[in-house]
Amino acid sequence: MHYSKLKDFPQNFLWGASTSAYQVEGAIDEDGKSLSIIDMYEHPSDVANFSVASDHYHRYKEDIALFAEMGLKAYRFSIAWTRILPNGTGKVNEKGIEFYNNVIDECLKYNIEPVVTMYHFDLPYCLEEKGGWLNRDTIEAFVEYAKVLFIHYGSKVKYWLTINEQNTMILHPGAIGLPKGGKLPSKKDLYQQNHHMMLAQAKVMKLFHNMVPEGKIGPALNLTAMYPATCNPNDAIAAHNWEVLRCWNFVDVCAFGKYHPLAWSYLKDRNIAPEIQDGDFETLKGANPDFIAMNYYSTATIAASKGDASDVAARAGDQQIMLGEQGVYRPSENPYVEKTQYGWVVDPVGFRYTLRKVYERYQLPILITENGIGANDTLGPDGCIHDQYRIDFIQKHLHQMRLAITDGVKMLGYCPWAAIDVVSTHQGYKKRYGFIYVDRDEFNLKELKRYKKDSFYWYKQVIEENGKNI
Ligand code: BGP
Repeated sequence: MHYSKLKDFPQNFLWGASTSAYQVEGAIDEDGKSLSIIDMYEHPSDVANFSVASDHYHRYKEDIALFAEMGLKAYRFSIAWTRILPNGTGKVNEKGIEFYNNVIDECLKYNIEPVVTMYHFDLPYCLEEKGGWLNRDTIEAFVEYAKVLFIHYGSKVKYWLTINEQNTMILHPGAIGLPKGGKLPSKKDLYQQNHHMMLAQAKVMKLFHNMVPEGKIGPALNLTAMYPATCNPNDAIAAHNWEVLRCWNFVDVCAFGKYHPLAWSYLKDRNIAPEIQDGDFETLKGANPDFIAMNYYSTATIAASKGDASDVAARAGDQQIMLGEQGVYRPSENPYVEKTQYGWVVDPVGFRYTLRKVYERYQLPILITENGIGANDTLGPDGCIHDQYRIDFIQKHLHQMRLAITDGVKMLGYCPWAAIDVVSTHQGYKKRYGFIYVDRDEFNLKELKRYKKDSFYWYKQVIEENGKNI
């Protein structure tokens, strides 16, 4: 659709940026924090682990001052469950409460809206030892944790995200980390975990609406439209298969309170449907998310399954992410898109396409909680970081978002990944995403000094102009 005039970005648009606790904070065992599954996973030995990360735990004041200087209107960060309830449940750790109180107050001091993710991959390890999400008790543990957060921060934080990328945790558990011994759960167990997370999320959303009636809460999922590799109808069916299993099923359970019918048929047929207890379907109903938080990086292109093991292959440049499923879909290449140096598809138009689909399905406002480009930025001798590729990436995605807004999609804000350099989930520190450079290597921490990248100044200008030149 071509338009004679583009709509403006809304007034009060949340121009923001994101991080997550385990990737930015460090201090993994300080002030009463217990270890999470992420801290305990077998991390590749040739890249940075999370023990110091960007040392935000000790430098949050300096960092938030820089976010304010960049003009951020929102800062999306996650709270580490292990700081708040080191035993997973039970005794509250006052030092943990105090830390996030300080972070939130520091944001509010600069009129930065805190956007809080309650759970970003880092389940307390003590709960994992009791079965983790496979154990139904974890549902109540999450509700208890949520209640503590709403009591302490409900009056100060308006925007809340329940679970980050539940679909990645279930579909690509290897991308988050390998448990000790290297064994990933079976699909059956993963879908049982998924069901428990869905129940936990629905309960927490209902609790939230009671405890924080003025607040807004949503799920944060990694969403992306799929293209059929050709106009062969079988490719179109396969693309739809994967779009449903990867994206819509996860949002449907939260937004509509029921599994997507195609996903449910697949789960039943493969004998991997979760066990449902009395009352579960009632619990899932009425969660009423206020918005959809969406992480978007790339689209995928899909061909019909050949029905044999050749359907499955590792993602280009990343052995830890397997794509394809026998009898469901087969990954294919898209000749019309570019790729990052890490092999991730760059598809700004696909962003508009995905936004349209998400809004059409759920008719809820959308908050972008991640979008960005991982690259090996270099700090020049003059203290500058010329990351024009990041400016180009974000500029193109914002332009497509503006087109989506003109299409009628309701957008709340844009919080790209990342506010500052963080440790990549499994590809170390060299793969940087931030507007602010942190001077450290994989293993040499140096002084962890902060430098503003070219993209910092560019984004500041975009925010000042409310995106009018995008
Ligand atoms: C998302 C996660 C983030 C972040 C991002 C970039 O899936 O929610 O935590 O890690 O991906 O991925 P990576 O660090 O693997 O480059």
